[in-house]
Amino acid sequence: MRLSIVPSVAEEKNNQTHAKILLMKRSAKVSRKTKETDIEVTIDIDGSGKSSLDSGIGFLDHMLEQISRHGLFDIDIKAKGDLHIDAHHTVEDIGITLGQAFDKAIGDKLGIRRYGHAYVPLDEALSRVVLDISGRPGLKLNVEFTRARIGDFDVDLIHEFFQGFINHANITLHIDNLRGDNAHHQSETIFKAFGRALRFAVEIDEKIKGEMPSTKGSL
Ligand SMILES: [Mn+2]
Repeated sequence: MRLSIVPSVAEEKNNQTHAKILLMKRSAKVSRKTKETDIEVTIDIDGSGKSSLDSGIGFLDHMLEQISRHGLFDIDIKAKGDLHIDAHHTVEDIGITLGQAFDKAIGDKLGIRRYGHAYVPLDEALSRVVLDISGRPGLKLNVEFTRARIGDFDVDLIHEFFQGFINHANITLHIDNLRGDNAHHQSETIFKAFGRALRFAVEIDEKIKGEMPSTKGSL
């Protein structure tokens, strides 16, 4: 047990770093324009779960709202995509742009918890998401949707969204839908659990006081 009252020089330095981290504004705005899509994303990681979503794809907006609400991120997305072809480019490019915005907003990752996981049920459906803000992209998406489409939304695009996101957010992401009969529920539990897990991973850990949560010294 330590009895010293005066903090050591190292402790004082960590306390200062920690105080600085708490004052940091972890938000970003990214615009991305190609021949296929024109997207603008704003994210505030330390938000309160407010969102303004206009992707042109109703079901995707519903899923993005889950990330915002359950991650407590403020997210604004405005997208104009080539929906006359199909939703593929728009969904993938929103994943990419949101990933870029997240990566920019999270900055040097000092003092964060780094890992996050969540189980989320919705009636008969249950999903588990485990993630690591590792600096390396990786995706394992394990879900057998009971239908190929949710309304007119192709469920294949859920993989495209997360692949785009992790490639640019540099996150290791394991998603398992453990059960579910209703494809809307299966998807919704995935997005809710993702928001929840990410919320935990980005939290500033009081205990590590501004250190890098890695023995390597960087993420
Ligand atoms: Mn729903």
